[in-house]
Amino acid sequence: RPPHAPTAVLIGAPTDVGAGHRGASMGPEALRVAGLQPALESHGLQVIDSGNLSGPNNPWKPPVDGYRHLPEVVLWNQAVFDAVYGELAQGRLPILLGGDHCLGLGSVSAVAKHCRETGKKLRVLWLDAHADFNTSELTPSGNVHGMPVACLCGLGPAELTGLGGHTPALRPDQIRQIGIRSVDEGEKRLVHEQGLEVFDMRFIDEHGMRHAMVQALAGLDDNTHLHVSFDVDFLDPEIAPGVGTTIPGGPTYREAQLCMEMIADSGCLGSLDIVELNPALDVRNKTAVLAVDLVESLFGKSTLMRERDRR
Ligand code: HAR
Ligand code: MN
Ligand code: MN
Ligand code: MN
Repeated sequence: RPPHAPTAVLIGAPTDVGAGHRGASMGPEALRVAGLQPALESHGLQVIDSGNLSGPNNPWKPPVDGYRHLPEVVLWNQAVFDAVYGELAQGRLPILLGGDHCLGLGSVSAVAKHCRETGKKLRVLWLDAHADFNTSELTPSGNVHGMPVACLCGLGPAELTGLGGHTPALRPDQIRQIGIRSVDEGEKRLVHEQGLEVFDMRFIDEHGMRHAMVQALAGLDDNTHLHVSFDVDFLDPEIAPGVGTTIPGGPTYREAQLCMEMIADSGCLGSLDIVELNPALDVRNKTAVLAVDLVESLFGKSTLMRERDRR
């Protein structure tokens, strides 16, 4: 293990209040059952499992003013924000086990605050089939898991955009989206208007995952904190059926591996979300096992010795 590798902390957030399907609340346990902690430890990482956060149950109600379960979403995100911020302040590397992707809001808001306070540059990689850039006016569903990126950019209700005490938490130029292939009509306009840098599946088809990642990781330096928000529906549903909103035409196993390996090689990874895993829709936990395998690559598992270890 490199002497400066931080201790990683698993933080479970068992909820699906932001989603349109029940079941992502079982994600943290499925990742543990798939062996996430021993897998990371086998690569020399020190890992603490801090257990699960708690929050309100899913009331399973229709949207109100364009948001489903907004009070519950706020409470869960406050819990995630506090936990992630606390671990970063102790010099640890938080790994959020979701839960649906509305929790990316609490997690990234905490990382942004940590970076403001420590003078670090921040780059967020959003690995997802969806842009998650809806607002209450644009959303076709009211599900807040389709809105966290917009909220991070200051577009959303004050309870969510101001979580970290600074609005917006992020500038669009700090975000890179990868694997996108499902964007709603109004959402599409807003993505363009805000100037998000998106490496969608068309880009990956034409230029390859390697080129997408070279560009998404361009400009990182020793003072950059890299946050990866890994929505498991990023992956092609043929290999990852255990998610609520499958979209065909996602990255293959090899493309996803390369994506993770190139992030590991950057040496900048400082925090991670693993979200949207839905064990109720999975087949013998195989999507969780795949997610663990990819996260191992994200933390440096490789077939042979890596280039940077040889230098
Ligand atoms: N864009 C759709 C909506 O807003 C679907 C969003 C689905 N989001 C996730 N997370 N599964 O990426 O309802
Ligand atoms: Mn730090
Ligand atoms: Mn998402
Ligand atoms: Mn998604």
